[in-house]
Amino acid sequence: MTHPVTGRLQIVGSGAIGSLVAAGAQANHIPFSLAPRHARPATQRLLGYGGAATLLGSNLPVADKLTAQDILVLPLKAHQLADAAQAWKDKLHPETAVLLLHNGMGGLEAVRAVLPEHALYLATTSHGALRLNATEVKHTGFGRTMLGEAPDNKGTDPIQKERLLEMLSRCLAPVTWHQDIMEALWLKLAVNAVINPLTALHDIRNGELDNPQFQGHICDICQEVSQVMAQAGYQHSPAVLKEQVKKVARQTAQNYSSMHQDVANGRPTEVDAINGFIIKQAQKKGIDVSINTFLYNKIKALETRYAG
Ligand code: KPL
Repeated sequence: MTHPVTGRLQIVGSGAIGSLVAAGAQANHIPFSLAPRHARPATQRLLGYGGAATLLGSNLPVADKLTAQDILVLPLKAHQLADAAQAWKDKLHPETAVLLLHNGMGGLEAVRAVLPEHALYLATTSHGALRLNATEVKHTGFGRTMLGEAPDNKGTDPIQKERLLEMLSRCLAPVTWHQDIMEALWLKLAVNAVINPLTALHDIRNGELDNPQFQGHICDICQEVSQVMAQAGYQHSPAVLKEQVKKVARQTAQNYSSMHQDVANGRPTEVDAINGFIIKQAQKKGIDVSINTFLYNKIKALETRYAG
């Protein structure tokens, strides 16, 4: 039996993962509100993995003020986080927890600059979700979610942690708590650094990366990422990273990656937070990351083409 939770989830943006969180909240009796970033309709319908549709009928009005029990969920792209944190800053109680859920790195620093005192939490999920149109999202694959606390939080509130874990576990299950969430984020970064640009550039689904033509590139990217990770204090061999990439590509074989979707729809991608971040870290340490640089430049060229 599920017990009632106090507090609401204020979910920002109209992205696929945010909509998935909203559907999970509704199914599990957690008060929630979906707040699109611009004047767009919020997601209204979620097509479940098994085909059943959920109408997001219990979306509360967007909160004017959040309480100490509420959680601000930011399932946004890394480059959207600073503006979103700024827009919500004055609506937060000093003890409102803020959860970041994005691909790549750099989001924590962007939000921390705006919210220096708030308790920030980080999560990464391998659930797949795809926006079908302005108001519909499809849950395309079951995954798991890893959650942890920002390493620079000032003091910790065990009750807040427990509330967040409980709420997220109901919305994006299964959720595991990680003492060092940065390691999980680095591992996810390695996966995204390979799958996202390769699928976007070759216009393929994730599963097609199993094809022999991609194996050399995958090895080379993993080699570079492994070296950069080691400098950050996380030792994972290129072979281990490659296995991780292959596992995720197989588990999400039918999905188009988020970068593929962004490129296909002429939207800015997350390449700065993924391969761009790896390049920046490598430059600081004098590590050669020519494959990441090649992929980064290719994706940037596609972005510029659309922007122009
Ligand atoms: O996170 C993803 C993404 O598309 O951004 C993966 C894991 C690659 C699944 O598509």
